[in-house]
Amino acid sequence: MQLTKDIIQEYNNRLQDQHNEAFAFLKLQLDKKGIAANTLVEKIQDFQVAIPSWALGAGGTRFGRFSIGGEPGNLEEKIDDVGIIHALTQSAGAISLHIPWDIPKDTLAIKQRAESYGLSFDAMNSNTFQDQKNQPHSYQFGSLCHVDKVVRQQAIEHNLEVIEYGKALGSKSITVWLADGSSFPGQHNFRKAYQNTQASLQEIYCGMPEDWRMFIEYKPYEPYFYSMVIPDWGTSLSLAEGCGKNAYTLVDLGHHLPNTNIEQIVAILMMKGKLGGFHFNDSKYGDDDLTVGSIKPYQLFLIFNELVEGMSATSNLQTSKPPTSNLAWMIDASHNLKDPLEDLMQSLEAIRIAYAQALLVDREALEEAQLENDVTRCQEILQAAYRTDVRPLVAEARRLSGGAIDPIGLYRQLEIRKQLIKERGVHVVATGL
Ligand SMILES: [Mn+2]
Repeated sequence: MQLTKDIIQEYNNRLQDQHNEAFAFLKLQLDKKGIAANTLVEKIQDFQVAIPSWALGAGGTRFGRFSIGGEPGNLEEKIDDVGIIHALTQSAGAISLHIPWDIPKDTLAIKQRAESYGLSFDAMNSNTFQDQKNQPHSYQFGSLCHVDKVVRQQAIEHNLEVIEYGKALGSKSITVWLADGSSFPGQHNFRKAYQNTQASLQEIYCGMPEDWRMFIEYKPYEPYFYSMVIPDWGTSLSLAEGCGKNAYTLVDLGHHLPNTNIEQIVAILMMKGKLGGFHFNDSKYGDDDLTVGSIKPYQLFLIFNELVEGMSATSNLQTSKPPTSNLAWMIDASHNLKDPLEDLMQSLEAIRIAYAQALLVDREALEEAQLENDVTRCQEILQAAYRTDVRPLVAEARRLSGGAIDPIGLYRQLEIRKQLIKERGVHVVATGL
């Protein structure tokens, strides 16, 4: 289903007066502080986040999976769903595929379909955390770290194959996330598991085109695990350094132990030039994959505060591209109760809000206060930005790009989920979760 500009325009017309009022009020406040609202709006417009193909259906809980109906049953329908989100929000201009579920049967047709929605192909994702049908060797005891060379080789070849699919679609990166680890003490020789993983990653790295990037994800734990081969950002960073300049660490917000200072990790990785990108989500206890900003919005803001600071500090080293385009932004969440498309729109909004708030931080004043060890003032400066209601800025960015002032409002008014259920059925279950 294609959402036409007319439908969106007509909807916006009805909200226009209320929106104009809110935007004018905020603009006035910002003007008084010497901040140009229009410049902020442009930056927000440029900030695009990829949607992974596995986030479009209802995810499983530990105890069951409850379909929400009308889920996409194939790659074409997944692209259609991201197309809907992008048309409404104008902030999800890319889709991230997961192989083997998203192998295109007709690459050209898939590319054209994505283009028709203004979507590009973000990082490709490999999967060596479960066995596929007719796979000669099992990943039961690991993949890239496995003690047996033939298993490692199979996992390497899978990743190389993923790169080939990505090349055909115009993707420029691969994300490697490993479920490799041990369940009991003594099961792994930690050093050898690391060395095998490094050697395997190097082989994949060498198989990448020169203009590709590799993102190495880390995660400290899994249920039923004793150790992970890549448990933390330090291990990921050292593996990335062991591969080469186009290998980076990828930070998934849910992949940290409770109370980890993620913003500090971000700052150091950026300084090292090794931050590849983000998987956004939120969590209360662990890798809960909750809606971005639903639990810890202040943490999200603090992360963006480091990103904005780091990007301005390193922008003179980078190319003519806007600084944000050098990092890969993706939502990596799961939707068990909410309509995934609504949930993703909430996440996109939370990301842009945090970004906008971070852009409001008075950097000069903050640096001055830091140099004077004026701790109270430092906190005041950060919280003044965080407590600004930037929603009119975000809505204005969306409106100017051709999106809906209130995307979820229009989504509900058009009864899109009902239509998807009519087209695809109630019981279809999305793959790749
Ligand atoms: Mn992730």
